[in-house]
Amino acid sequence: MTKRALITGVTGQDGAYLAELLLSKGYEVHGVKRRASSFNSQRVDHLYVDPHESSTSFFMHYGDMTDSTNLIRLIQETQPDEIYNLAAQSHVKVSFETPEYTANADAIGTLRMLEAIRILKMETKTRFYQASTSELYGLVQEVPQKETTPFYPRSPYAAAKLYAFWIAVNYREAYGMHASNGILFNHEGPTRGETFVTRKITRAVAAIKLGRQNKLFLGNLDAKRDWGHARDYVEGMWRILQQDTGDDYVLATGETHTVREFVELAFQEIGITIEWSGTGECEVGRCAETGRDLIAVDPRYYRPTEVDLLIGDPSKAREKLGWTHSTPFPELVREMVRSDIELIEVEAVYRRNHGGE
Ligand code: NDP
Ligand code: GDR
Repeated sequence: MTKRALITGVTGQDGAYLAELLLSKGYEVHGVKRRASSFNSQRVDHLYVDPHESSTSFFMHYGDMTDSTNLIRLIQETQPDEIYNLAAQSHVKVSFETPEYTANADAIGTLRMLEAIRILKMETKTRFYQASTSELYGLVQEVPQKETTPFYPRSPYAAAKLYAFWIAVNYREAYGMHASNGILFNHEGPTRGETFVTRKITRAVAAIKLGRQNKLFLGNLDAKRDWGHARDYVEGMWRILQQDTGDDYVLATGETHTVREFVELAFQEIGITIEWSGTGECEVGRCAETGRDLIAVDPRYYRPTEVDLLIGDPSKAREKLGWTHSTPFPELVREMVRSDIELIEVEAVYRRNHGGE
């Protein structure tokens, strides 16, 4: 029997990778996308087949995490065996500007999904994956962080995700639902949202190489993150839902790097060695060969409360799910820089051919 999956947040980085993975495994995939004033489905366009022209296993539905009636109807209509709840206002810094909306979409949105399953009496049919996050650990309590490490959220985003984590656990315990949390550490790739630090860096490096940008402005260069590749992490999500019972798992690489190191590696890809001078807001990064200023700090990108150090211990996922990450950090950086260079080159050709320059 063909399995049916419903993915909220299918137009996001992870949603698109996951849809691709599930389709390759023979699933019928239903994705929830938000209505927007311009196209927002670029990441999944390659999966879309016009149902008027041939049969397809990939379907998109309009929906929103803030609309329970819509979520109930979508679950009722699609009758999923597995739900992957990936939709969220996922930007930590933005959550300080939009705390109430973030709580509504990320925290109450998760409750709406779980309640919809219960209202529809699908508790025993439908397995539920909740996109939990290493941001739950926040202020360092213990390193490396694992499933038993206490949480200490440091942003409205993390506080909303804390509620989502516990409500998923509660529905598992209260109603016997197969509900699981994947506590995922940062994972990136060429389709990462442009305002997350990795993609911001690789886009800037590509633009600087091609003479389209002079300088990169960043916030906290000392923050340490455990960065993996999104492709590996969606495989982990799927494995979590294939277990006999729901549970919570850390997915991480077990390595940590500073933002500064990411910058250095990314510039190395275009043959530039960065030399740093100054400290804090006055720190600058220069090209070692030419002395040209390439990186400066702009405190605008600082967060009111920061998460200084994330490094995960993925032992449980390795032992129980047989999951490990497969993309080393330098390879991740290289893939992202190369992809952004290619993207800018393709855009330039397009603009030339359409009279833009
Ligand atoms: P993205 O920001 O790339 O994607 C988020 C998705 O959620 C998009 O499809 C977005 O739609 C959708 N969305 C946002 N708000 C709503 C809403 N109100 N109703 C319906 N859909 C909405 O995130 P990622 O793919 O990187 O992450 C996926 C999930 O995993 C998120 O929940 C994130 O918080 C969590 N996470 C991510 C990690 C990472 O490193 N990437 C690590 C740990 C957890 P649109 O395209 O229209 O904006
Ligand atoms: P994060 O990712 O907050 O870890 O959340 P982000 O890439 O935004 O920040 C990582 C670190 O880099 C520092 N930083 C900057 N960040 C951004 N965005 N822009 C900058 O200019 C900049 N300069 C320095 C930040 O301060 C931070 O310390 C991501 C999201 O995907 C969440 O949804 C997810 O839950 C977590 O990862 C795990």
